Amino acid sequence: MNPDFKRTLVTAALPYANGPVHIGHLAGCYLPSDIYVRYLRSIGHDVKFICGSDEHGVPITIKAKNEGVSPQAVVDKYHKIMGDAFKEFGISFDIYSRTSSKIHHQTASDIFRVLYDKKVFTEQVTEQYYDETAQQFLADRYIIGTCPNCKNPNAYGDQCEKCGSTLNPLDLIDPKSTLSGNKPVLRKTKNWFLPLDKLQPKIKEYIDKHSDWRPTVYGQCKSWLNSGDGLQPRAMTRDLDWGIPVPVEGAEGKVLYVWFDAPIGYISATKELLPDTWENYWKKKDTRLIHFIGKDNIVFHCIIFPAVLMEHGEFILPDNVPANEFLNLEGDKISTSRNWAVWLHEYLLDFKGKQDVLRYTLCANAPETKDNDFTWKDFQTKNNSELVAIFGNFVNRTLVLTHKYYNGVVPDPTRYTKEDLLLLEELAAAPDKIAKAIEQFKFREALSEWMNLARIGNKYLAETEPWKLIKTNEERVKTIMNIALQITCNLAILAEPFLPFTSAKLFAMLNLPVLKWPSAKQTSNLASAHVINKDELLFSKVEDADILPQLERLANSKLHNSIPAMAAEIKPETSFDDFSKMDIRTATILEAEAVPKTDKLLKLLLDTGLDKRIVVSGIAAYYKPEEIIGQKVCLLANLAPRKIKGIESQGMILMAENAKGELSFVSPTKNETDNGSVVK
Ligand code: B3M
Ligand code: ZN
Repeated sequence: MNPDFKRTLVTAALPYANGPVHIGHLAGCYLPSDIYVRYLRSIGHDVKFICGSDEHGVPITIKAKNEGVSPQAVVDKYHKIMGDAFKEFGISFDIYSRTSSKIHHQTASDIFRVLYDKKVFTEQVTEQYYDETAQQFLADRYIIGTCPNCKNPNAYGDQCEKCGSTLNPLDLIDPKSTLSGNKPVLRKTKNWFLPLDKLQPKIKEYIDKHSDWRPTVYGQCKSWLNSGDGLQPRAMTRDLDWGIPVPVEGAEGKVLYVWFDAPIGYISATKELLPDTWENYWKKKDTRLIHFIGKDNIVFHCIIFPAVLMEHGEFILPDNVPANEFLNLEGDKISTSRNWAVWLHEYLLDFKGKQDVLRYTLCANAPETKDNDFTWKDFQTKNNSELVAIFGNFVNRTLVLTHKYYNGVVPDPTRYTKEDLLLLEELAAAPDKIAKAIEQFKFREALSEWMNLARIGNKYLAETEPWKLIKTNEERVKTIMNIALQITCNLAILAEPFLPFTSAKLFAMLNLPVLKWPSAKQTSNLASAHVINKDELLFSKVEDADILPQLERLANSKLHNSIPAMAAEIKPETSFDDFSKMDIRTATILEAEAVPKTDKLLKLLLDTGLDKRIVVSGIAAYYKPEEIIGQKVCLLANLAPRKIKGIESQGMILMAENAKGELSFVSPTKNETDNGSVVK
């Protein structure tokens, strides 16, 4: 732990109170933050863990409309479901608050007002989309259209979930109201903007100081700062009727933008938790602020919220934002609307008492550096081959033999062999290794170090075979069993952040209170002559029959939600003149190779009949380099050259994309179509 910091405030993204929690949320931020906080508590660090429901914004009002109830009824319902499920899963928030609370409305209003009085905002009358049928302005998720960056046809007005870019409704191509499906009209309205363009130098300075962040997080921030025109002003108010009223005159009928108020929810919740001392956690330079989030929230936590905090002036800024990538389920993107998810509250019913199995599986597969996949088969394997066969087996043998040979009394070690000493050294090194990985937010690595210790213990018993040796060398068995018990005790301590339920059970069996993280080089936590309690099995096998219903449920979702793949809609009318500006030619691929460090791109050398040129094409997922040499293609030959991954690409190859997004070459069907033939 960096000794400059006296205390740490850890936040986990406030989930929208518009649906229950699923495994994607858990893997994205709640489990890693919980592991981190439990570890900090175990080493005796001053830490507070903050979360709550995000109860404003369009996601809530849309849900209310769909369910035919009031927004308040929606948030009341899901706030309870989520809070209960987190608790039962062992996510150990110090507070699970909510943004509809009075204290939050007051805090968010006050902060807006401070920025307003400091003249930070620019007041602008702009044209915003308006739905004439619904008689309402269309903010954020009330509007969808095609993303100008990646062409995702279902991008929201504030963000494209496919490429992660932040958007304004006016950026969308072919915008549509999600209320009526109609094409919206433009209407003038006044809003207050955070001038991110003007703040860019300060924000850049802040981001530049954090090149130690995860490469994906730092990289995303840099790419926004470096994109075309840099950061753009962003409206902090909305024409909506659900949210926190804008606390200034002339703002009737307007509320704060949900991404303005939601992160302030971290502050309000800290206030609610610690009415007298909350400022220690938000205003003191020796406090570390850490935000755990999913990757779709990076811009809001790394750029917009810090900008608000900076302009306010009294608050510390986030010191790290360890965002995770996404977790997929059985090879497909998790989706609420297609019911393609494992819901936490359902898991807790179906797998009673098995919280730690899911915690283990999700942590072992955590999408820390890339998207990852959860499968039920893997869940079963992790349980049966690791938790039962390695950890459970080791602990069980150790405790059973201690009862059998010594009536549960911890034996005195007599003499250590060379192998024993080596093993004790490994045992002493484990806590630091695991601690280091956790402090670097490498939770998968930390967990695998932990399992490794169990593996070492298991191997030790298998090799020394105390159950045979007891007949010939009772003294030696005492040492072996003492060592096995020390390993067991350390496993219990080190398991706590990851598997808190198992750790507690194991401590109870060892007849010990939950012990703190061992200091460096400490091997013995269990005194000789201490009497342990009766042993129980920590894990039981997950049978095929246990996961079958889950797989069937998912198969059902697939069946009911498989929308026949549809072709993309026709674009608005164009003119022949516009079309003839494109110089499309036939060409042949002469050479092809993968572009290093990407998995999408191929570098191609083309014979265009007029010249030979390099084109970089995003087709690596569909074609292997060696199979496309000699392939005839169509090339947009007069496209301005563009540098892609440091390679100048001179043109673009035409591809047909089906509804699943798969690409295939468009190519002339007759061999006598020479290279350089004009496509028209
Ligand atoms: N509610 C988005 C989400 O659930 C949003 C997070 C707010 S964190 C301040 O993904
Ligand atoms: Zn996009």
